[in-house]
Amino acid sequence: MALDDLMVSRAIIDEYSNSLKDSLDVDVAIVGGGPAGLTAGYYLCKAGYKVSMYERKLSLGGGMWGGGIMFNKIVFQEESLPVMKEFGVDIKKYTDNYYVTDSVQMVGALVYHTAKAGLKVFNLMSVEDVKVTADNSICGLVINWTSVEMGGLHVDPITIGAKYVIDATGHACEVANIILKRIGKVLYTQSGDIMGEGSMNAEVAESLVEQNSREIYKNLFVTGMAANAIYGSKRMGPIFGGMILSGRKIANDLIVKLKQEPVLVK
Ligand code: 48H
Repeated sequence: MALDDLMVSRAIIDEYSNSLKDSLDVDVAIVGGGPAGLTAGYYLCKAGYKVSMYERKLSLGGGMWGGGIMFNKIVFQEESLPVMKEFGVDIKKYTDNYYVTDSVQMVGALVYHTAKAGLKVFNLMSVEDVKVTADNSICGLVINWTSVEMGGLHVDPITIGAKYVIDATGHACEVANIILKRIGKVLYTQSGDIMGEGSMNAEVAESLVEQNSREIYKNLFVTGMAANAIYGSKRMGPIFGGMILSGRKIANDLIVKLKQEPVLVK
């Protein structure tokens, strides 16, 4: 059968545009496609919510690909086994409470299952600002191509609407930083500021990351490494159980919130 090059172009442009238009108004918008953001997206989509993700880089997976010092193995603890099993990866018990999987397999599984569950992913897209209501509640994101950001080009962004936003940007906690810059020290921390990441202690850091994953400002939630950075907790190094447990925790919090929303009767 003959192939029309223009039909290939048309298919890409049509399908991408439809996806972008369909994601103009979502239940939850996730900033950052690392392990925590992906896990949050998976559970939210599985519960039937409309979720989009914006990732600055070409590939999803964040800091997971490199395992520790580029040795591409992932270590995780007993507590996170049920979530690991949900993604169907091969798991090897190293010793009591230490399990290992392949980081390439893990990122592949997370991306595949999350996309299949319905997550709309916009990679090569950077979040440069938030959309707010008159009383400065978060109600969406301002996005632009990473290439525009990298080129330092003066090209205006576009806006999407979201009931809730998740900051899953890792160490940089970029959405929280945007709030500080635009609105002030209004975060739900002791000082209202980002408290900053502490030095390494996996035991402490992993035990706190789930509870640090919560609402940090009106309609803005945090997950993953950003949660420990914002609440002044320690770093955990190359163990990834806390990241996926934190993603599941924030998804569950948001599912409870979304379920509480009144259903309008016509
Ligand atoms: C769009 C953005 C923006 C933006 C950033 O770093 P990540 O892997 O984050 P987590 O929290 O899922 O996982 C953290 C983990 O990888 C890690 O670093 C650990 C456990 N460290 C411990 C230690 O001691 O060092 O992913 C965040 C993603 C990245 O892919 C960024 O490109 C992306 O967010 N991102 N995307 N717009 N403004 N900012």
